[in-house]
Amino acid sequence: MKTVYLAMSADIIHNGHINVIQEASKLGEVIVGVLTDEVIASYKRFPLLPYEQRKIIIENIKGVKKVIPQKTLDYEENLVALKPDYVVHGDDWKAGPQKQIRQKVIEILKKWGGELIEVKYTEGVSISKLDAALQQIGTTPQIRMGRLRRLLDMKPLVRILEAHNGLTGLIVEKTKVEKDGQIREFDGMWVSSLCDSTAKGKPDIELVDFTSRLNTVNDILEVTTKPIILDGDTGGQVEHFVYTVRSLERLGVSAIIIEDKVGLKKNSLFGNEVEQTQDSVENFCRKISEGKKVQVTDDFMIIARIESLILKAGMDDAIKRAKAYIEAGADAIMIHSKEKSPQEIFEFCSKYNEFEKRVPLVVVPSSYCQVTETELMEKGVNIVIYANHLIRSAYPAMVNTAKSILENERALEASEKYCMPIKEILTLIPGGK
Ligand code: SPV
Ligand code: MG
Repeated sequence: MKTVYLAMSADIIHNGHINVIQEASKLGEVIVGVLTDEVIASYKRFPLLPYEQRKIIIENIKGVKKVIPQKTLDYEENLVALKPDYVVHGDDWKAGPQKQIRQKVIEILKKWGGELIEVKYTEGVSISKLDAALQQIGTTPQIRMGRLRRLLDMKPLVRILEAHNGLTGLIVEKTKVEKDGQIREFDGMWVSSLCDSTAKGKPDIELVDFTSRLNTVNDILEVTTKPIILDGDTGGQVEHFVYTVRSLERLGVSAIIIEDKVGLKKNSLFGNEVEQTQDSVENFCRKISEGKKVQVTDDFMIIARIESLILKAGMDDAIKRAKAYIEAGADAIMIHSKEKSPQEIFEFCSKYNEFEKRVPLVVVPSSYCQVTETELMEKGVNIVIYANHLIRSAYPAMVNTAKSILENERALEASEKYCMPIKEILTLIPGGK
């Protein structure tokens, strides 16, 4: 009996997949390499079903002998291990991003006289259309909340971008670029206190009350499905914080980040230019542990943010606090810096990586924005937050438009130079017609 290998993500199954399996089974015993969650998350998007469930589905399709995981987009590892007589794939991969993978499969098969068989691609099914339709259906609070932990298990670096209303939430939800044959997108949203306050025309000093912050969160929740991390400022009084945790959990927010400051909080990027007081280790640990106690699910995360480097309290203080906050139950640590170079963050990372009890590490490269995701990954960072970039780019664009109308005493110049066409804005959000 000949052996036949084929690989698929099997996240959304349609007749095209069944056709490929049927054709493959005519050639011999079919082994299917189902792509692991990590692989799907790295090149496409968050898988709808975890590997174990996708494996069961494929195992039960007629003509499939066995299912094994395929741990890379590249077929090499499984092909070398199995040495199949045939690999079967739809002929759609001759062009486009999978071209190189195809070429490599042909070359590897040559080593033992194996052959690539290409089945005519089934027209009329479009995974991207099915994907979009699923996104329209939405999500549930429970599924959305758990997605951050799943992403952390799946991806070396989780990529988060600021959103401060429904529209910016949609930008984070939907923006994609194709690079090196892979789809790149953001994994979730950061509801920044700076951007939420600024959008409301208020300073970032915990002036925007929690009800108002929750309204912003709700606007974003209504139109998106990706996980949300809320900037919880100091978390307020412990007695209030426990209610905050419960409210966020109920809504399906994945995590809150609270910073170890007390009194009138000012934005961290001011550093010591303004008066800011760091909380005591004891008080802040109590806030974390009381918050953890009231959680209903295991999914919600309380992330402790360390301000020692911002306030020039030193690296040793930052490390001491990280250990204490983890002991108190913090699900992750955020280390912040306002330096122009990532050096002190890198130093923190290497000390942090030595911890016996290590939890995910979060960074916010606003001032040291030259740092790349690859560098952060190499240092062991698990979540990168681009904390303020949508509002920082929108504001100058809007001011330019306002100035242009004043200068010209009409809107023609601004419309042509700075504005999207009316037709586009009318149809930007579907369902308006
Ligand atoms: C925010 O985005 O509000 C933050 C990050 O807390 S920072 O502005 O750098 O303090
Ligand atoms: Mg903030």
